[in-house]
Amino acid sequence: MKTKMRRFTWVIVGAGCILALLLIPVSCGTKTRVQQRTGAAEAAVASYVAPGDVDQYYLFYSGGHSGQIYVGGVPSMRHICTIPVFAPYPATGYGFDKETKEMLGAYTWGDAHHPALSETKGDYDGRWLFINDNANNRIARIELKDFKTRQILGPIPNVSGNHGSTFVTPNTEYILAASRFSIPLPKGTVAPLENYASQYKGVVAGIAVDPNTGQMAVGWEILMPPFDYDLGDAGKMASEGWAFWTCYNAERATGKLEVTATQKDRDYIAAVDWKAAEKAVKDGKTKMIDGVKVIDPKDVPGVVYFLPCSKSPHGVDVSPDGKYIIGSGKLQSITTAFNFEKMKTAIAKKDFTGQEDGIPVLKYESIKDAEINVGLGPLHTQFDDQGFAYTSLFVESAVAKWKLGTWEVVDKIPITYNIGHLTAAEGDTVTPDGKYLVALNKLSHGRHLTVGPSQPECSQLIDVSGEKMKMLYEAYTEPEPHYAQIIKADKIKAVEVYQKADNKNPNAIWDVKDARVERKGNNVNVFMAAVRSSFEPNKIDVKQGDRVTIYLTNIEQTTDELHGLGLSEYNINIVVDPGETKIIEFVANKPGVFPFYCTNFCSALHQEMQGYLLVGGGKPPQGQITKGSQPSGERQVALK
Ligand code: K7E
Ligand code: CUA
Repeated sequence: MKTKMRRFTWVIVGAGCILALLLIPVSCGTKTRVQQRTGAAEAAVASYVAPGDVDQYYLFYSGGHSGQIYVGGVPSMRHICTIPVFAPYPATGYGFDKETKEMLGAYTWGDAHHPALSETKGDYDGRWLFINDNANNRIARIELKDFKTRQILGPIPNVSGNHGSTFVTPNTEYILAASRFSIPLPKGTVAPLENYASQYKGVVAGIAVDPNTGQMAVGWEILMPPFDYDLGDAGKMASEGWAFWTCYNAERATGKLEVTATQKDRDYIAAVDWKAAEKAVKDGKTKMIDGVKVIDPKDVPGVVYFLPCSKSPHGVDVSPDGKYIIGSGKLQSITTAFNFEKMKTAIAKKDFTGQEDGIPVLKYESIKDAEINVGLGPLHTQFDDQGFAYTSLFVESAVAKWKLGTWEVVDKIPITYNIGHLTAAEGDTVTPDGKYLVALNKLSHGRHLTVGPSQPECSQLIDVSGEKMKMLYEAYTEPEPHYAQIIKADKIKAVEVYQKADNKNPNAIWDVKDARVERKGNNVNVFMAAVRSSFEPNKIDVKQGDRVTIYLTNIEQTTDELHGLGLSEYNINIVVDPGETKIIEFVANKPGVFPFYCTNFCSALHQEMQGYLLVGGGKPPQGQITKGSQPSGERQVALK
């Protein structure tokens, strides 16, 4: 959103700011200074978590093209953890050991947008967290028992620009995925851009999740017209079994989309009957594209429909009871509530106004319940426990609170500045908590001490327990935040140490007596233990060109006793948690003596936790140093 909306912001935000300016003095001007201070004190208490106390909720927010997930506490808004997902993260050794290196594969970045907590019966169950990669068409699964990324699926065949992802179905049967950028299929083929409208294809998909292990695999894919599939949400309760995606560029335009894709008054929400999609795959009503069984809607009527939605929609959000599908046209001042029952009736009556590549377009007037006058630039909607909805207004820089069913806007709160997503406590479940709402801001300039041209982002914590929304707190947010979810803290049961009995690595050792170096030809295997405060063995002798594998086990069973192994000038850095084994593989291609040391402060004698890798084949030392040991690659400091 950031780059895309920025120019638009300067033009139209003007109006929003004037509105906001008009509003602020009215509400503040009526208060005395003492009242204002009382308000601040109340807000401070409401978000205060005393030293030693912990928060009521976890906040998981995506870090955009940092590729990571950040974890905060609510209401303190403290940043408590970074979960590396699509990019290496030296602090935890992610991307350096064999397992995580293989998971990252050829990519060292991703664009993480929409985290989704796994659900059981429409409620967060605290098992897994999924996150999409908009750039390289992947989805990752994080285990919430240890907050670690355990699977990265993808690049997903045929899906291009996986933005409308990772929303989950109510029992985590599927994770949604979709193409934001249509391309000719299969990937690897080329068609001229002039033929975009006919030869480029979009795809919406369901990634199947194994209910026991969380393992992901492609479930079904549907071939779609070349629109830009943007956001998604799964139906629930009344609408369980359906999935929804907004799309822009119904014009099938290319080039300067800012102009070419904003011609029509309406774009669409694609509504997919995923149980029908599941059945079509089972019945073989598919064609193979790039090894995946893909449904062509022309061959499977009833699998997908288009709901016309106000111009250039962004978010689509299903209400907790599943009765309403809220679609926000970011270039308008209204958000539309579609009625799921009316949608079903319209489908039954074939109340269509046309079709797009064989997909029926439903009649807008027949399926909408209301156009809610929320304000300028509506993007995303969240829900509370009292039947209210909260819509973020990017252009107006505010949140509008409105009532489901009566469609009345009852409150508005200014956000500084330019809110993108927002997230409510348990906000995507069938039973939201209310209480807290977090605004994730996109252009939050001037909110922190200045650090140069890149202005730190911010998010704002809002109390939504009362009639009026109350601003409580503002926190720094790692760039660039997109979506987030908030889950009750007691739903997550994380382990503190890995039990020795659970460690299934056949090469783990648990006694320093078993520590050893074994050679088989050019392969050197090191069975190493880390325990306060030494590595065993602490000397590894190899020859230049040897392939070295270190199996490093942290044999501690004590909370927070981590050890790390950093190997100088070999770009190796791993961290082992208590009871964990990690594998490092490298070729000892540089001769010399290379110290390794523990990187995680573990005891008073942590500094002594060190050893040497001797890579034979170099020159013997000379009486006087004339030249430093020369690593392969470029030398940055010249020695004389
Ligand atoms: Cu930033 Cu969900 Cu990618 Cu909206 S998206 S704002
Ligand atoms: Cu082990 Cu420091």
